Amino acid sequence: ESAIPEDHPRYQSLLTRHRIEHGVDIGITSKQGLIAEGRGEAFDYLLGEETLPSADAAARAAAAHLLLAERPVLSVNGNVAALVPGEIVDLAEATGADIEVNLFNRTDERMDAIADHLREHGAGDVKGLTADGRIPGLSHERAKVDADGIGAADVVVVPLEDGDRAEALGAMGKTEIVIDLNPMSRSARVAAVPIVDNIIRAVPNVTRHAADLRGESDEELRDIVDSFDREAALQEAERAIRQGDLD
Ligand code: PTJ
Repeated sequence: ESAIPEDHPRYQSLLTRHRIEHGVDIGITSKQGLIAEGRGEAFDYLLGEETLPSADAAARAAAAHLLLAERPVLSVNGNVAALVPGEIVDLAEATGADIEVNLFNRTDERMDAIADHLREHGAGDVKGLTADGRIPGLSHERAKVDADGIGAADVVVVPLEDGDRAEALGAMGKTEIVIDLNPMSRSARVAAVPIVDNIIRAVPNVTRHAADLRGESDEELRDIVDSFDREAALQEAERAIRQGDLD
């Protein structure tokens, strides 16, 4: 990472790419993760590689949801583990959430490698390896969750989630917080809180809001949750992408 000069105009995006490549090298990120990264980069470029005000409002609503939750869980896949392992641990600590590894292309090797990687970044208990629960309506491998993790969660953060699974989790009655740069993706569309932002910016931003909101009453947190307008957030992101504001 140190080889990239910090004043390079695309510093952040090069750093992100480097992390994903490294993730593939050490066996935590799938090859499809490279493709997903490319797609994300294109959207981020069109968004000006900045957090929109609507994405910031979504991050604040997400923090309020997590603080109100009884059993919040942060779902981690191969891209998330490569890009923001320490930041996920910080968010879990700030909100009392559990961390669960949950993969689209599940293999035992990658499950173990990701859990180890998260522990190296300070995670305590990492869920997902027991796989004694199922998400109804999905094929076997993709349905696996921990019964006492995502299975029992009331609020789940699912970054870069595939649309089928996002829908199936919603059908289980869970409050979903999706982080996805594509406001037109099915995951973003079914989320209670779609955060249309790069996960690199979004996760620390939710943590910042959680730190800021700690100590607020449940009533105040509920006000923040209720006043968040998911349709407006999706529309603002789509408008920003279509209009483009590139320099
Ligand atoms: O590790 P696994 O097996 O669980 O697989 C993970 C991936 C991401 C490969 C898998 O879930 C997948 O194929 O996802 P998709 O269908 O490519 O969707 C990924 C979504 O994340 C797309 O809508 C991208 O725009 C978005 N995205 C990619 N990179 C980022 C992102 N959103 C936010 N921040 C990013 N850095």
